[in-house]
Amino acid sequence: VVRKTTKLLLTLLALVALAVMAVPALAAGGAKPAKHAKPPKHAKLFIKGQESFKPNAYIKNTLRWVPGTVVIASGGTLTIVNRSKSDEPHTFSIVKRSQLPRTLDQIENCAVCGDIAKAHGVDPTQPPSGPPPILTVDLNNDGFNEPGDSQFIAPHQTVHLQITAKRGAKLYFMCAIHPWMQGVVKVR
Ligand SMILES: [Cu+2]
Repeated sequence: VVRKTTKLLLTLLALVALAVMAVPALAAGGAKPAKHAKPPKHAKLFIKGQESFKPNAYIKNTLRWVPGTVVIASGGTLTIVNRSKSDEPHTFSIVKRSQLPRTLDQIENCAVCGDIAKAHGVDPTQPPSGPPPILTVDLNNDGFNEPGDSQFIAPHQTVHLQITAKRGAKLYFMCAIHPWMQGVVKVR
């Protein structure tokens, strides 16, 4: 009986040892790339979500950027895919961090949104009607690298943008039509 118990115990110990060894192997397999890994030359940014409401309860809007933080190499191509089910247009507009709306009041009275609309040749006091006369605003004509650069995105459209900001730059962006849609491009 003693021998049998010892043998069983040894077998169990061996299994435990195998399990312990297997854990780091699995962890390594699913690990994120190392910090010094090469940044991607191509990155994708999706527009997702939709609008809905429940009578006398709420109106819900889940339009958003996915992911909210994009990592890309300097000089890389950012592909923006409008996957939203809603038929709304959007803008990918680089702004200063301080211009990002932070409160509901700032969302409803978005100062920078008016400036972005004007840059696209749109009168912000008029109701929107179709695509703006200027689809791409590229200050200094040197790619997307600074506040003021802005791209109109039609419903279900896909656009490609050259991200030319220097390594280490952080480009804060938002949608001028749905100002809660905010994100950051980290240039590596
Ligand atoms: Cu939008």
